[in-house]
Order: sequence, then structure tokens, then C-alpha cells
Amino acid sequence: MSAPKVGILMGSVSDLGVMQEASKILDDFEVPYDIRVLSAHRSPSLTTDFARDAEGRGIQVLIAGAGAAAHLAGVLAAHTILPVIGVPIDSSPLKGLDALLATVQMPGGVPVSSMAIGKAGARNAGLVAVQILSRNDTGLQDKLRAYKAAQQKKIESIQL
Ligand code: RP5
Repeated sequence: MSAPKVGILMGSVSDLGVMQEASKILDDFEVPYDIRVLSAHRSPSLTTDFARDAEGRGIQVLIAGAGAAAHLAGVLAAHTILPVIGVPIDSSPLKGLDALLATVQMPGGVPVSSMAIGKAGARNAGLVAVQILSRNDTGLQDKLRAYKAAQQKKIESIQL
């Protein structure tokens, strides 16, 4: 199997159902990835080690999904120069609004690209990762064009 180009991280195994939307996109585009549970709060050392080692392993983009007081994306961003895409997860009584604010409101100098809450955000995180990788990969550019064309065709074919 090829070396991973994307890291998909999530704060809990309970986030997997949402984050699989990102991994499905990477499967569709045949982009190799590493997917694992890493918690900013429950396994802080593992999380920082992963962030520090990712670039050296050839990973080019990180996707981080977390709910509640969502610090995973921010902690990863603190320890790497790789782009970090955050996915706020609707796993708390606040239905992801807490995670959205925690993910999007990074202080200046430590960017996290925040997606929408939940499955749509995870899917788009996968697509943004592919878009970043596609800048140096014409094969991925062609697949992105085909993906957009297929979406358009689907809408155009709707008969009400
Ligand atoms: C966050 O707390 C995780 O990302 C998850 O969304 C949420 C709840 O985690 P569990 O209590 O289900 O493990 O850290």
C-alpha cells in the first residue's frame, strides 16, 4: 500500500460515522490516508507526536474531526506547518455549535480551515484535501473536474 498523503484524525471513536465521509472521498479519489483516533484531551502526547512526525512521513494535509470543546485541530496546527482542516462534530448537547466555534476561532498565526458541522463538513474536508494535493497532480485535477461534472449532471437530470 502507498504511503499516506492525508491524515484523518478524530477525537473519539464515536466520531467515526461522521469522519468516514472524509475517508470515502479519499477512497473515491484513490488518495492514500492514515486514519486514527487521537484526542487532544485524553491522549495529548500521542496527538503532539503524530503532528510533529506527520510531515516527515510524507503526509501533506491533516483533517481533524472533534466535538464539544474541540481542540484537536488546533493542537495539531500548533505542532506542524501542514495545512489542517477542522471538522466540527455534532456530538454534544450543543449539537456542534461548541465545536464549530472552537474550531473556527483560532487565534491569528495558527490557522485551521474550518468546515461545516457534521457529515457535510467531513465530506468537504476530504474534497479540500484532494484539491490541495491536486495542485501537483494533474490526474487528481481531472478527477475533480469529473466529480463536479457528475454533480451538475445529477441536478440537471431531476424531473419534477
Ligand atoms: C470529543 O468529545 C470527541 O471528538 C467527541 O466528539 C466527543 C465525545 O467523545 P466520547 O465521549 O463519545 O468519546 O473529544
